[in-house]
Amino acid sequence: MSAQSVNSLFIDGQWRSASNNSIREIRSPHDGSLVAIVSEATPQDAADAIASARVSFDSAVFSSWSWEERSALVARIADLLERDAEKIALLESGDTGKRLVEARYDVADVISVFRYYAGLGLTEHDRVVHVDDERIKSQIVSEPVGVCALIGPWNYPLLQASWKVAPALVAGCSFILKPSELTPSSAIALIKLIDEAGTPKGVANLILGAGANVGAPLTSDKRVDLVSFTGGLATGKAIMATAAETVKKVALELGGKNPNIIFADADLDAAIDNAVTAVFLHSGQVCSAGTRLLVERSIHDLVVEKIVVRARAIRMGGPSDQSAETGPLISQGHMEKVSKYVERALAEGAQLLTGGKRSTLPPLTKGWYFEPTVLDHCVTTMSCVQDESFGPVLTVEVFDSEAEAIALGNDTIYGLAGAVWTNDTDKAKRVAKALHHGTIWINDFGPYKAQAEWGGFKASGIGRELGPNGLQEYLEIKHVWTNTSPARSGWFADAQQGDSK
Ligand code: TXE
Repeated sequence: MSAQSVNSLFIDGQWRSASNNSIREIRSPHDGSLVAIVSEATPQDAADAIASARVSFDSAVFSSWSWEERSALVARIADLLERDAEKIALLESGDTGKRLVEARYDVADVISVFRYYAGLGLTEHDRVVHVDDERIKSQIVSEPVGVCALIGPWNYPLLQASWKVAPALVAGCSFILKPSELTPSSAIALIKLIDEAGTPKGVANLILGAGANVGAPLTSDKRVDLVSFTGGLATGKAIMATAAETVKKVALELGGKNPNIIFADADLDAAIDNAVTAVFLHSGQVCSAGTRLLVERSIHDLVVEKIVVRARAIRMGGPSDQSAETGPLISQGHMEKVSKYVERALAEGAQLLTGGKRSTLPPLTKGWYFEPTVLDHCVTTMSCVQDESFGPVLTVEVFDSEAEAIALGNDTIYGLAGAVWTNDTDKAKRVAKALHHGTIWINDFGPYKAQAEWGGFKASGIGRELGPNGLQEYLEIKHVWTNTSPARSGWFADAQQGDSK
């Protein structure tokens, strides 16, 4: 067991157990072994965390710090993350089952996110509005939005938390972080570092537990000003509906069905290799996974044949398996969801070219390993093309023209990311412009930067994380108008002398 943290709720600057002493066992998706025991919060604990965040925010204990001071705090957290990087990568790979090498990349990215927001905090945030009257000072100022509920998923637990926590801190918000109940360990480690860095009591709070039990109360409580959520579409809709009751701000990232479009004139070696990475990385548990391959008809057979050969050769294994290329699915429930999705695709007429089932290779049978799967002859009406499986499942569709590629690429309720592969620069630009997705890669797939906004069109969500707009989510804009020479407005006539009452 890598961690045992039964006092793992952080409320009002104190580590404590759940109010009813409940605990949850965290088990490895790789082999079912126990990796941690953590506190399982109650709705009362969630209410306590909200109260703590509210009091800290209303007392301005943190929001009164200057931008420079808050930036320095966030930079200190980055330093501490760097110090503990290996320890945290081990925790992350233990909970998620992902390979240690991948967890190390994740932690490095987390550090970049904290460093980026530490730097962004030092830039100018206020604006002077020119008014044609020398007595007037008109200023636009940015202020923290208030108490934020930060609810995260299990696929990139610490990375997704960092996209929320770092800008929230730079902005001067108080928050309650609720990671997925399946992957709490890295959030515990992060909150310890946030505390060690000198964050005032009550600003950072941590609640662990099931969404319905302790996530939902964070989204309905009137003391919470903003909910930032990354997760599934159904949960996102429920959160938005609940948040509407108290008119909270919401920032949502709800996944995608991301088209990866390959034209016949592309560098096919690069396109095919990236198509394999795009869908099978982290066993497809990536919101921007390239799960929809759209391939020009003339190269369909060649491209699909090569992808199938590559898919069959992928080596799966657990956190410490140096030769593994990808890992297990997060849970038995999730594996069953992916399996049903494939069954439904076959019933709807898709053709299974490889995979489609749980791995039968020992020792993978102890964990939630699902074989890399390729489904050919798919059409947009099929649920496998429309719904997120969040597993290692590629659907293949063909197109005959640029217009058809664009139409297929947009024929989804989602709009998170997409890619286009072609050697024709003008065509690439036209397709990139026409696709309704938040990120478009041209002759590439997957890269993102802390400096560049991330988020979705359509049902993929609301708002943006990362980049300057990722900070903007945590700020309210206030217009302050100062008259340096007060005068009567003169709008209404004075009451006539002698008039009484
Ligand atoms: O996600 P949930 P699940 C997609 C993917 C996956 C599906 C379901 O398709 O198969 O979502 O996964 C908390 N109020 N993505 O069920 O339920 C929950 O505790 C407040 C895409 O694991 O969305 C967890 O912390 N919070 C995605 C978080 O929401 C609630 C990444 C996410 O859980 C809640 C993960 C409620 N009522 C899954 N119910 C992406 N966008 O990258 C649950 N939660």
